Amino acid sequence: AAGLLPGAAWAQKPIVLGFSQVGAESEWRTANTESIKSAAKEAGIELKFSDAQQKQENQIKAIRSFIAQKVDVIAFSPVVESGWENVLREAKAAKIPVVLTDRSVNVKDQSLYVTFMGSDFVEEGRKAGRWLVDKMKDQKGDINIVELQGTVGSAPAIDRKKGFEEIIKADAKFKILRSQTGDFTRAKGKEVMEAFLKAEGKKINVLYAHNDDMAIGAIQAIEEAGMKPAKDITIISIDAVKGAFEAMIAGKLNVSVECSPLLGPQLMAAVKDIKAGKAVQKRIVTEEGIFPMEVAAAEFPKRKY
Ligand code: GZL
Repeated sequence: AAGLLPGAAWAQKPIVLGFSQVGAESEWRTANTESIKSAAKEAGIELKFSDAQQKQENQIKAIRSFIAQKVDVIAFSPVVESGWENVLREAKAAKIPVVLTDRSVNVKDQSLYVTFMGSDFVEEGRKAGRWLVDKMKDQKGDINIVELQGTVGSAPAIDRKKGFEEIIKADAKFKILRSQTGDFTRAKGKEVMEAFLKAEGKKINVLYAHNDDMAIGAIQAIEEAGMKPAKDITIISIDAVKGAFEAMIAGKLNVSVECSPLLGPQLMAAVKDIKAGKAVQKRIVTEEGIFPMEVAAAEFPKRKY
């Protein structure tokens, strides 16, 4: 009779993945966390998850703890681009492979991580710029823009600014009057927009927000100032989360550029490939679209985040 396979074959120990998350600052982030947790469960991967409340020192602490626990793989979404060399060298010395998700890091030694999977934020900024140039093609005179930037030093904030400016610099009528960080949150987005409105008031023609949460906070400030969002002030934002679709359907947001948080399945596939000794692409880019308010109602039922 066929006996049981010798121990190793079927009693495979589950892969242990340590994940350090930025925080819970936005709808995008909570959808990203949900995707990672559900994909880990689906993949039978044991997930050790830590929330850094948007503080780099908490992410570094979490990564050090994963190293001490000898996890199989470490993955994280770096809150800012710089300051990671030391802790990544410690992971390398401990022979624990590292995966970057969502945001990248500025390191000279590319061997400090196996792969970076996430959106092309410069392209997201270009898409926002192209939509605005097209919308304003028949407008003469200055187009005065205020900009709500994401977290200072983060890859999305740096790159979304870069991509947007690359496109609008083609026409001198586009002027960025003020640009300040709202740290990707609704509360800060509202607070900074109130300051912009106090300083510039009716001069503002356009708001470019680096994420929907800040745009939604700014919409409240615009209404409290007695102005009509998406009419008196054209509003462009990024992420295309549920809140953005609701705002577009209510006629308060003009367009949202998609930035998919659904990285969980790709992350788990990469983790399994790494553990199986398979080669993994150094850069995995998520394909994304753009959603103007005119299509929001038709698209909304299909949205997964
Ligand atoms: C983008 C992600 C950004 C989102 C924000 O991939 O890093 O962080 O655009 C989130 O909503 O806070």
